[in-house]
Amino acid sequence: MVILGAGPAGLVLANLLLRSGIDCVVLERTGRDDVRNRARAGFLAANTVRILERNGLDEGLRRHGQEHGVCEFRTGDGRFRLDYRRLGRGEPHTVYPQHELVADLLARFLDAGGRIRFATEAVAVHDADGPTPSVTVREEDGRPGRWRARYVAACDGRHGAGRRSLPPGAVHHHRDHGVSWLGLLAEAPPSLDAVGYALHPRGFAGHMARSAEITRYYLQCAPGTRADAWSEERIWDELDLRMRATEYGPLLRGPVVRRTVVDLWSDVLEPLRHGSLFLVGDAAALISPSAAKGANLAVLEAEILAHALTRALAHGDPDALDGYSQQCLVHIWRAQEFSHWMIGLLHQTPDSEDAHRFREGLRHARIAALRTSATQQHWFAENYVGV
Ligand code: RFL
Repeated sequence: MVILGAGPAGLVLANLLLRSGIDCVVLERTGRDDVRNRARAGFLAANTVRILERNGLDEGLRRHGQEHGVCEFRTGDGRFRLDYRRLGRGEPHTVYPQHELVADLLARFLDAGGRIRFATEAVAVHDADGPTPSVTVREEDGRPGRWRARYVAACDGRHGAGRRSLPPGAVHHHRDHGVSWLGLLAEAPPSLDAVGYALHPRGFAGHMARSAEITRYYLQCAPGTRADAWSEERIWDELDLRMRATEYGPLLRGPVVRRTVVDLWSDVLEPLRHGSLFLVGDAAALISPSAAKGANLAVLEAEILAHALTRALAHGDPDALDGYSQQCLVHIWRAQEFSHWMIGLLHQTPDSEDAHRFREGLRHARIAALRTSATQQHWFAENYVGV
């Protein structure tokens, strides 16, 4: 078994297969430190925690993860809080930085004797329509190489070799939401004890605690903005304005240590299996980070695939793999739907003047329903924490 990519999808899959006694190798384009230091997600769904727990991969998470269950919306009409861990299915998020989870998964895999080749970039997957697929690679020293296996799992993200190697029949649904975020990590304690979503005429602003010392902020920015275009002072002033700090209390400032521009984009590839090649995680579907679903889906899909592969390779039941694509697509589309709803809630999107006013009316009604309707709040909580 060859696994492309050592992100959450690839490393959960690799750990589960190794535990089932299935020989696998992970090929990772970057180096060990790059993998362990790539700051991205932080909000893990309850189901993700259960998956990690039942597979014995939750040690770090249990020790250092923080439960989180409240979000606060700030709008021109005031602010309100949803204690979502007491709504819907009554589940909280666990805040645990993705790079720490990845470091845990990597350590666990290597300790158990797992094989991983860093600085090895998959170039293409070949002969996926037959029983002996192979992966051509560029080795660390630039030399070409080739790996053969019974199956290949592409866990190598949106720009990986898995997607590049799909046959012409693959369907690619995609949507550019026309919205971009400046994603910031600040060396500053959280400013509120909740996830903060600010809806403001100048654009969306978000606040998410990462730890006692680090806070993630988002600022909607014009598409095409460069990550270094805003000074730190402008960033904090804009956050103050959109989060309405004069009304609701100041933001605790600190140096901005990482910044990236995230274009809100969503896509789904169908099907997720092409013969011996399987797409998992961001390689299967890219989901805008507005609802914090990407890493959660990656872990869920990895577990589903690990079970099916174990039945195929350890128990001689290859038909177990037939349901992989459909089973995952149900979860993916559900997450896409909620994420799309969140995008509509949080942003003004570029439109003609008439369409803009109409959309704003809808947005106003959407936030009012969330503030006043218990049914809507239960629906929100179930989808917000669920995958
Ligand atoms: P990853 O994590 O991108 O890992 C893919 C790995 O594959 C390697 N690779 C290759 N290796 C070999 N050959 C090639 N040709 C290769 N090409 C790439 C890469 O180096 C990398 O190591 O994909 P994976 O495993 O599918 O995991 C997906 C998640 O990382 C992603 O969905 C989340 O980070 C999305 N996301 C969030 N998800 C959540 O569930 N909760 C959150 O709170 C959350 N916050 C976020 C996010 C994504 C963000 N950005 C940066 C888009 C916040 C942000 C800002």
